[in-house]
Amino acid sequence: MDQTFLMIKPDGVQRGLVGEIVARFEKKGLKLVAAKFESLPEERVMEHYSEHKDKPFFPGLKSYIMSGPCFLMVWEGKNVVSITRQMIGATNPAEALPGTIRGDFALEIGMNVIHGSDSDETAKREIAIHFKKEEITSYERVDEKYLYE
Ligand code: IDP
Repeated sequence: MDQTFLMIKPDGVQRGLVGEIVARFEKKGLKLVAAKFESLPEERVMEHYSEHKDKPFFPGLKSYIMSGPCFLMVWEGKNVVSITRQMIGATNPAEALPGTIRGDFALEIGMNVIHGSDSDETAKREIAIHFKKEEITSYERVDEKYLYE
């Protein structure tokens, strides 16, 4: 089954949005297979955001992500990467549609509440950066027969 890496960033944690956000993915029918609450060490922030390391906003992004604990998750489900990206909304909350997480809970690009992998390849890479194999569980949700045809 497809997997993705989602992370509620420090603003989402501090603003008490963890439960609300997790509930949205749960109700959609996606399956939470790993989760942890963690202040990210610098090396992992650098690795995770390596594609942005030379961008002008990178120093601000790094201090934002390291400003407090994050809630890191692995979610599973058919087409989970594209479904969660749609549910998260545009990178800039000012452009994110109402009904999306960023559209409903954020105002500015530098404080956009949540990260979600943008492809299956990125998801594999990001899961491997943040989770050990043994931290990822495998189980059946009891409602799976009413979620999948
Ligand atoms: P994504 O998070 O929607 O995949 P990316 O373009 O990969 O978007 O950017 C990663 C993160 O870097 C964004 O979520 C946001 O926190 C931050 N970011 C991107 N562009 C800017 C910017 O122009 N100013 C400040 N922060 C930015």
